[in-house]
Amino acid sequence: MTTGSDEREVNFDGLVGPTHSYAGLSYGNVASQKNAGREASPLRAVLQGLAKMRALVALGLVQGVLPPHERPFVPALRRLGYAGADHEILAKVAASDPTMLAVASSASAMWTANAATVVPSADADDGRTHLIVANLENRAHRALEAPQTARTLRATFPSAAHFAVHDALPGGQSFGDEGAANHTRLTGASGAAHFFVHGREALGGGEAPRRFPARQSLEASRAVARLGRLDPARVVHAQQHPDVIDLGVFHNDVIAVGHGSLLLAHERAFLDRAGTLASLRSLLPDLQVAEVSESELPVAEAVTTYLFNSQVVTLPSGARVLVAPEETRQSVRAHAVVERLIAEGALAAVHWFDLRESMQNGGGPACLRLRVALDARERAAVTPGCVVDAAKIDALEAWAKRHYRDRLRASDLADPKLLDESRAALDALTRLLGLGSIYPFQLGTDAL
Ligand code: SUG
Repeated sequence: MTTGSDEREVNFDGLVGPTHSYAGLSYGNVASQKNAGREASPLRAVLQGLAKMRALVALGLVQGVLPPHERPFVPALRRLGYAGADHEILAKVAASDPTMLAVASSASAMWTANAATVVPSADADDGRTHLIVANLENRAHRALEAPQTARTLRATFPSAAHFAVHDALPGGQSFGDEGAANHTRLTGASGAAHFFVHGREALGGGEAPRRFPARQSLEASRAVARLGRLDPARVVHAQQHPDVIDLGVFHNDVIAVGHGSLLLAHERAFLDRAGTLASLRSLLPDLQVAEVSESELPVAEAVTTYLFNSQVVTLPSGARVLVAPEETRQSVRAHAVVERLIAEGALAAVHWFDLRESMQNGGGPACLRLRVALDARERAAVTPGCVVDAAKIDALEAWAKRHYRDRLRASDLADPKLLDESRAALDALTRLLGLGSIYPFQLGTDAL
């Protein structure tokens, strides 16, 4: 189907939560492992994210926010056998299993590119926008996100006439699904194509990385495409190169980014490079592929600089610009790639952002946002408080300064005051965003 003329891509950025910390929880994510144990600044983290949102609003884009999750997540600890009052549970798990406390405290929901896969209404056969919540089965701290993500998305996109929010896939790691980080919607004169990238075929065999986990399975990608009611003829599935996963490319959005008719990708991103590009071009004859070679930027440096985890956005003027992390600017080679793309006309400009607090956990500009393409009627149906302007961003900054700590170490996660502070922050936030009660502590339930 063709895309509606009043369709706009809205970036829903995750607000970093008050328990943001460095716990080394993501095996296969180089930054997460390297920075384990480092002192974090939740306040700086949330302000860095808000500064990016403010800049994108100033550029004329429609910007949304998604709230953090309830952390430390006592209902999960109860399900794992800890009993007693909430503060007693924190003390017990801190003494017996500090890693479990870090798992239950992670602010990883900030990376909303992993919240869900989104199929715009123009591409779904029932004319609704589909949001398929990711199960994030591969990592314990991330697998805890799915039920809250579903509640949050239903509160943000409440109209069943316009939106269908699907619960996360069942089936465990065989159906491991990492959401939009492994999915790209590309568009052209011939309509839209949906590009799904998986790390392995879980049930059918085939090649797989040797060192690090392949988080996304082909089976999951196929299920997501079905749930999104896509025309199978407009879908391309490709396998990530197992060797790049072993170099730290734990999601495809660490090595490729697409937007509109542009696909920017490293030449080693896909196992079958030629076949993948040919399939995409057959659906989108006007697709522009900007490839980066290994000699221009080695995969390992793509991982440390996060060039490909930049956002590509179209401004109201029609100009296509890159929203990139400081780490890309600081790398001679990655910076040179950006300059080449601008010189060649693939991009009109670049805007740089200091997102260091998120980056040190392996989350760049593109990880921090979930793209939801919406037409005018759908935009009007989004819970209004979740779409932000400069004044709302001012209010969110003031809220963060009131509630967030400037420093946080792993040993602070057991502090009962942190639990109380976090709940107070989230309670105030749901009022600020007009979301109603969405957290177990607000709903008075121990359900996850
Ligand atoms: O799942 N890091 C996240 C980073 C997610 C980035 N998202 C995208 N590429 N779309 C992850 O590995 C680290 C948490 C810690 O170690 O404390 C973490 O979960």
